[in-house]
Amino acid sequence: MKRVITYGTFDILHPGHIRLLNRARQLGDYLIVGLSTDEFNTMKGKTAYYTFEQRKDILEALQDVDKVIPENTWGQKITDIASYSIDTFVMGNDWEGEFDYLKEHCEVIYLPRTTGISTTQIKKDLNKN
Ligand code: C2G
Repeated sequence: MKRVITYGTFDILHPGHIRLLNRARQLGDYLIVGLSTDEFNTMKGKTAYYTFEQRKDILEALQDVDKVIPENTWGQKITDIASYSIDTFVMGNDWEGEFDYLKEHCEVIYLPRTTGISTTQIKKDLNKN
């Protein structure tokens, strides 16, 4: 069984997230998502609309997602890769190169980000109405 992991906030889930998760899942047989906690989002300078528990419920409802774990720190990826016997780490290419240090531990793949959509833009568009 080929095990894949990816990380993110996944707030106000949109087609860009869905496409990332689907492509990640297609790279293996089992997809784990390291979901940023509310506290870690603060460290990332982000404020999610939905709480961690709400975002976790949404991701767990997706066919492509097999398991959701909390992402509490930048530094947990190597431990997660070992703990969950990960074969492939996946991120959108807005992170290109940032996680190459993981290549010692697993395959690292950056996938093209879906253009023209973002949670930030959705929030801006909704504020206009
Ligand atoms: N994404 C995408 N296309 C978009 C928006 C997002 O492919 N239009 C991808 C991102 O590249 C990322 C994933 O969806 O791989 C989750 O995006 P975010 O929730 O914005 O994640 P981020 O805040 O970048 O957190 O340790 C890694 C961080 O937790 C990543």
